[in-house]
Amino acid sequence: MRLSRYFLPVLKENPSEAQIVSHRLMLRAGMIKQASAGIYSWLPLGFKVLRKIENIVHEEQQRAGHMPMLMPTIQSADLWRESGRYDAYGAEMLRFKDRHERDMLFTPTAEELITDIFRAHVGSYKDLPMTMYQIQWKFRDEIRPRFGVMRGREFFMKDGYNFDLTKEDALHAYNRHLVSYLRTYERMGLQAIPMRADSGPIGGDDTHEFLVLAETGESEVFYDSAVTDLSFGDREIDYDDHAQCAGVMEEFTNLYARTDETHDEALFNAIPEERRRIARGIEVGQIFYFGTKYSDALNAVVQGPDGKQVPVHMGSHGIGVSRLLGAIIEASHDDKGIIWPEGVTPYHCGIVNLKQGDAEEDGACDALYQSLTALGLEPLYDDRNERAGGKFATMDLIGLPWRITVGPRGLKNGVVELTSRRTGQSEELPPEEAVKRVAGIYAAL
Ligand code: P5A
Repeated sequence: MRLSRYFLPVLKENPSEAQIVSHRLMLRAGMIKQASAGIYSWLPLGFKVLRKIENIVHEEQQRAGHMPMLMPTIQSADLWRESGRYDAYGAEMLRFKDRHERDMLFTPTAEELITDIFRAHVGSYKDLPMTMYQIQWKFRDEIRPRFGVMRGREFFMKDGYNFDLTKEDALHAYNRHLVSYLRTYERMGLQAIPMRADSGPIGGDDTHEFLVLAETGESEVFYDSAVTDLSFGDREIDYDDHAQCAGVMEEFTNLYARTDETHDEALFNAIPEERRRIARGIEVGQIFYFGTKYSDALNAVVQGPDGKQVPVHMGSHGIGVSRLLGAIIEASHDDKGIIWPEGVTPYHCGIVNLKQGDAEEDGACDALYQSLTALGLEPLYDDRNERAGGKFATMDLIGLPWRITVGPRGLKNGVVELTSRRTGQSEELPPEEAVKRVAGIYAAL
């Protein structure tokens, strides 16, 4: 992409309405624009990162054997009356009537609708286990939408639902989701710690939230600092192996880590004092096992191996896809702007031309652009007639992890400059070497 043709409405000043750094930087980098309270348009740069995050979530869900599908955003109130949640959900649910005076709503979550699909088509235990998921817009009329995409009213969520014959199988689905979430967040350059939490309006007793530690987080968390030493890494996992998934679950949840809703002072005090931490975190996902809550209410039963009709065991599992942009920026920025982890960066590499309009410089930049593109990478080429300072400031603000700078002095010696956004360190090397280096970094992901 050439910056001269891109829509990147960067702001020089800090927008006064933004209270936290991620919101400020998303507005300044021209990623989002508020349409009304808690509702945003996704401008090209923001949309590009949203898609990258969405793709990682899709890949990891399908790696775990879960089926993508899509349900509507607008639902009829009838199913929610059947489950009892139409009244229970309260003012957070956006309700309206269609032209026939039928009660409709904008989906805040989809346990009822997926259970209705299941009961219509599945009648035998032989079709189990089954897990389906979607990545779809949700609406919750939050009392205090704030911090940009962090607590929106309209937001993008991955929501998955498992159907199993027994509690044991459903708990395997729970563990499988925990493992796949660990992989998902790590690919985004995030450490998200599973913590025991409260299930709220979704229901059930078994639930973990995934929290990214950040001072601006809305949740108060209590944990043993040893949990921050854990990482999933690139270990092999067989998602059908119950014992293996249970082992990972055990490893990542046996140390004390809880949100304030489930905090237990006595257990916390049993941690050696130097490892006790009280901090704040951003909830980027939550998994639930709620047994037969919805299958009982909506009569979703299957015939078991003994011929008897039994309600299916279920759980649901969410990732805050749009919230993740805010969480990643909170975890990865400096005073100049965003620093995207390689896994989610909107463009792989910036190209800065210090002498736009000079035939030799323009030619060198075009050649770099083509070599990077030929290797399957997406460069963002700042080909505007701007001063060097302005070009660097824009690149730093939008946070591409790598930048290649082409200047007259270097070109004379046959070199360009490769700069890491994270360390600020630069290296001079021939253009083809710079391309190779950047390609190697992304190939290793
Ligand atoms: C699990 C999937 C559920 O709704 N039903 C289907 C279950 N869980 S949840 O914890 O309530 O939401 C899942 C994740 O969505 C994100 N999230 C939000 N993101 C932005 N703005 C909001 N207002 C908002 N509310 C929830 C969180 O990351 C949450 O973990």
